[in-house]
Amino acid sequence: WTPASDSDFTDIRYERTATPAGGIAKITIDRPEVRNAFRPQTLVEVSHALELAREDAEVGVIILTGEGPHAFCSGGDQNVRGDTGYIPEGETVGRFHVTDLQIQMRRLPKPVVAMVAGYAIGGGHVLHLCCDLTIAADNARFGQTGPRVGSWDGGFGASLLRDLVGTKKAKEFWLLCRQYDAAQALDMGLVNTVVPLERLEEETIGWCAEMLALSPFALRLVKSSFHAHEDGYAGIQQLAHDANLLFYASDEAKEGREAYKAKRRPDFTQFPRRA
Ligand code: 2NE
Repeated sequence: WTPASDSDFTDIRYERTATPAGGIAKITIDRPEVRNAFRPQTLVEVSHALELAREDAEVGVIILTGEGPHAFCSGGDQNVRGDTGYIPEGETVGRFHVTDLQIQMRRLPKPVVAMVAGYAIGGGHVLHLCCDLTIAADNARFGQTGPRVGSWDGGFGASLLRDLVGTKKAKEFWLLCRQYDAAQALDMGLVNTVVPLERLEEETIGWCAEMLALSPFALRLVKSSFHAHEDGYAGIQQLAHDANLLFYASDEAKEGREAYKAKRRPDFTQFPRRA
């Protein structure tokens, strides 16, 4: 892995590696002293790194992970939680930056893979839910803690979880705040695979390499197709705009554009009305 940004990140690392089929970006939440809990700055940096990965034409897949073997992410940093949200350093009014980040992850037209060692808890659990795939180490533990600390995530944290594990089980997560080990997570469809901790990164890179060998635009459409239903109008919009990106390359669409620029009536009679 090589550092891949000039940005002055304090809470994350942004790195890249090249494979014969394309590049993989890795975003690591680097706050192991608090089990990789996120503060506002952390989320601002993850968001920036996701944007860098999106704009980088070499990058085809993104890994989101946490530093060290003990935690992927333990959710919002309770030390900076105020009465109005999570308070950015030097400010007084709180925010929920994670709301926008979750949507950004789902909108990103490249697969995002959660690489989970140790705890994926609270808002950290929701981050893995928002990833397209999850590769877990055998020491991974999953759970929601919201009601224990006076919080909850009734958005993606409830709906995506329900889609994955069913309503009763999702409610169990939230109403009892239990933790589940990697084998249980695999059994309930919460993760894609479980591997020994020492093989976690190798396995994750293997999955990324498999995706890199596939059609990037087809992968983009696969992702937006799933979200078209789940994300309502916003999901449909993304899938529709993805289709539009392809339509723009057609002679039919080009005729509309060229006619407009030439100030003439477009001639669409040359194109078939497909059955
Ligand atoms: C993650 C977990 C289960 C780990 O347990 P363990 O025993 O392995 O570690 P320990 O000793 O609890 O944690 C190590 C250090 O990390 C801090 C701890 O306070 C401890 O600090 P020291 O005693 O060494 O000084 N730490 C861990 N998680 C933290 C956190 N989230 N904020 C601040 N400090 C944290 C265990 O640590 C745990 O249960 N952590 C709390 C999980 C949690 O409740 N997260 C917040 C959920 S709410 C949320 O994320 C959220 C939301 O609901 C809506 C919007 C946005 C966010």
